[in-house]
Amino acid sequence: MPVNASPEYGHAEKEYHLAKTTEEKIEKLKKMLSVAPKHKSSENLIKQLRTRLKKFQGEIERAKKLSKSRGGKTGIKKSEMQAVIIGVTNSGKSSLLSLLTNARPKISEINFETTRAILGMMPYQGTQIQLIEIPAIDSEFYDKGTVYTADSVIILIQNLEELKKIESLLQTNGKEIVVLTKSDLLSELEKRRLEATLKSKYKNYEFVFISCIAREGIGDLKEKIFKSFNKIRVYTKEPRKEKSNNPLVLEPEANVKEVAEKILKGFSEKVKETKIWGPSSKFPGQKVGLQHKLKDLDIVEFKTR
Ligand SMILES: Nc1nc2c(ncn2[C@@H]2O[C@H](COP(=O)(O)OP(=O)(O)OP(=O)(O)O)[C@@H](O)[C@H]2O)c(=O)[nH]1
Ligand SMILES: [Mg+2]
Repeated sequence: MPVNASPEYGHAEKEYHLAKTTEEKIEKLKKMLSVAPKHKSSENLIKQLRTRLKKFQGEIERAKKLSKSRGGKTGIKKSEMQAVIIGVTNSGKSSLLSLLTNARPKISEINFETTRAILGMMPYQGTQIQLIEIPAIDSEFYDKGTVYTADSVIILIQNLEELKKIESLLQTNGKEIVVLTKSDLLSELEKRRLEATLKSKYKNYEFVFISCIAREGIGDLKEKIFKSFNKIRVYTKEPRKEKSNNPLVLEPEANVKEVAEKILKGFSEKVKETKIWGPSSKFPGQKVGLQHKLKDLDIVEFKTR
């Protein structure tokens, strides 16, 4: 810590070192800069922090450009919620993709069966999530680029040794979810031990036990995947009609204007009156303006001229 640094700075610095994704690091660096001591002797520190911030911002820009221009190496165009499934060969990636999505990859006990990225769509409470199986991390076809740009990474493991190995190779900007699969092959005691180790040594990870054969933990996993994207769902409706079946997917705290513009570009200018129901409303049917910030599972009604 620099001289005369405030406790806020110390706190921000600690959080920065705990940050896992580049996005989080950027956020924490900004926080550090905002609370850094502003005197002559800390000029160097501030310079260093700014350089680091620029470097991380550059990384994100490059990754975004790469995935936009080529759809990654895979030719898959990224949607608003994308997770990749990674793991060593035979860990059960194809089995999981097949269980969660419409994709039908070949499942087999032969090693390195999957040799290219496979896309499946997972429906979740009216939304659609892209799930991609990547060839095994220990295969020559492992696709670093797609893993780097995905919003979330499902680390599929059968034991802790695999997690250690994957951790040492993994580079990503996405949220990480550790999924311990084939739990049908574990005794209760083994499960409890693994859980205890994960809770104490891998505190920063979300984790879940599943079995594709016994179909255990699947609902829990789906929810964790959706939550990892940190998006909100907003239903729209027309006056005197039912709400839409499929919610729009937006960034947290998106406002009414963004919802209108997502329906149709320029639509917000045609809106005469907006009413809302749900978590962000003070009472059902509250009238709000275009700047009103929404919450997950709100319903928005637009009346047009
Ligand atoms: N007991 C048990 N076996 C499973 C489970 N999930 C997958 N398997 C078996 O594990 C083997 C490998 O499954 P895959 O889904 O093909 O594994 P993968 O990770 O896609 O393998 P590669 O693409 O070849 O690297 C198959 O024999 C599956 O039947 C599970 O939950 N429990
Ligand atoms: Mg496979």
